[in-house]
Amino acid sequence: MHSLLPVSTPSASPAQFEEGTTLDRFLLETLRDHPEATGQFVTLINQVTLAAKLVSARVNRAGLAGMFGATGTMNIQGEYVQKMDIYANETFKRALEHAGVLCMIVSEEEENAIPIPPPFHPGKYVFAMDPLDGSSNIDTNASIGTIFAVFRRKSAAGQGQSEDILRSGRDLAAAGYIVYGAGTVLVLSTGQGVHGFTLDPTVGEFFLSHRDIRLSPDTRTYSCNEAYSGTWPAPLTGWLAGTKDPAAGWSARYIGSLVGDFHRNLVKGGVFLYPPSTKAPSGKLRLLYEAFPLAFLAEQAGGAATDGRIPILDRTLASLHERTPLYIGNANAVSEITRLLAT
Ligand code: AHM
Ligand code: MG
Repeated sequence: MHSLLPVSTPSASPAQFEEGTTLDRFLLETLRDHPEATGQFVTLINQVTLAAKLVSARVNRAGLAGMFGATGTMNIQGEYVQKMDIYANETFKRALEHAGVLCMIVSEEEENAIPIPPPFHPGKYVFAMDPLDGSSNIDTNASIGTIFAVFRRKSAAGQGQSEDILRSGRDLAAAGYIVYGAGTVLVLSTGQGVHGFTLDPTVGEFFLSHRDIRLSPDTRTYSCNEAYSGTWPAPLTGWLAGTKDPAAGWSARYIGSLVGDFHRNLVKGGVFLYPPSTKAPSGKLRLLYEAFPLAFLAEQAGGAATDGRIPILDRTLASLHERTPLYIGNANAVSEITRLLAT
């Protein structure tokens, strides 16, 4: 029969060979060469995906489920808490606390580290999360997401201790995020590259969709809230002026949702900036559950991340909700910005 629509002929592209690889299968294959693995990490990620599916479903229905808007309260960071922030925080906590794989949870939404409540048993990992990053965008249907960092515990047993969390970014065992956008995508690294998995909502499974994502070293796209640039460190003013030269070939993209902006830059190339300003002299973003995990992913993808002084992962966390300036993304732009800030 004659078709009005172009029909593509099947090809044996690499993507086709991967069709049907679930996240679970991918993890089991990755860990096959690690006979010492106890299965706790796979259980942890399975619980993360359960919570992600619940949050994704709620985000999709937010306008119908009365989940738009703020609760009217502020969190310990002095920011307005959205209804979806509470839902995401509770959902991830409930999914994770009982599995016997964590000894401590840290959340942007909670002032103190969360112990594992009895009768559940503490496990060998520490989990830090921003349960719903960019949540002020929820009412506008823009991308939002969950960002997480995973450490192996240092203390021997029982509940997690401060030594398990106040540590260098180089100690991270894994990191990732789930972006709730046009689709729901989980991006994960265990230190062997960065891989993306897309949720097929019809069957409730995450399937491998982006194997070994590489961050292009010099794509000329920048993401920042340029309206604040008058209060940024002076060397950045010159750099920003340079991006306006048509011959330099720059473009700009900014959602105002770190996870959405980072995901875009990871897939398409680009650099994200959140410098210190007079309003936020230490920057706005949080080191533990925003900068650390995204820096881990950026480095694993061949990119870079700095606070303007040293690589983000070389920082050691001094307090749970510590803030940091952040310059993250393609390696060439990050090193140019670092060089300028050092002058
Ligand atoms: P949140 O964790 O409370 O959502 O705040 C962090 C968000 C980031 O997602 C985003 O990059 C930034 O705040 C946007 O800030 P601004 O509105 O100052 O540009
Ligand atoms: Mg955030």
